[in-house]
Amino acid sequence: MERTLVLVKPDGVQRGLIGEILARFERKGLKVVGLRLLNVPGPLAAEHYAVHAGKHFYEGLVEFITSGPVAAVALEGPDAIATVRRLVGKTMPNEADPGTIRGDLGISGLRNLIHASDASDTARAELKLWFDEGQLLDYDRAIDAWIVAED
Ligand code: 3AN
Repeated sequence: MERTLVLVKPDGVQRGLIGEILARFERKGLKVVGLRLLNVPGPLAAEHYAVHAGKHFYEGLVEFITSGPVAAVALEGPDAIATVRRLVGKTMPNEADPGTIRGDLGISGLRNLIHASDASDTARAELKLWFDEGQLLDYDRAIDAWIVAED
């Protein structure tokens, strides 16, 4: 079982696509184990994109991710990191295959709707950055609690 981080970026939130995007992950069989809607503070954006610091598009990335509300989503499932990346599609929406989120819903470079962790070390670090310990649901325990509640 793996966990990964997805951000629905300000373009996705503003276009009312949180539900559409989450539905694709849920229908695939991934479980939502964490969910936050927030305006991203500058330091959080800088840390999230630290790997791109110095690149020509870094300032634009930080500016964009702090420009409006973002939905941060923690997803869990077998091979979740690679599975989510496949569902998301290539970085540039004009190159992303039809059937992927970016291929179906995006049109231009910087506005590519979504961020998804790209490897297990980045997934671990990003989940820690966006969620406090205890904010991620443990479904095994939750299901135990539901069963108890039904008795
Ligand atoms: P991905 O989001 O597909 O993992 P990364 O990690 O290479 O792509 O890039 C992070 C973000 O930086 C992308 N989501 C995209 O918004 C932006 N980006 C990447 N490459 C470029 C580029 N050449 N010009 C402008 N923006 C870029």
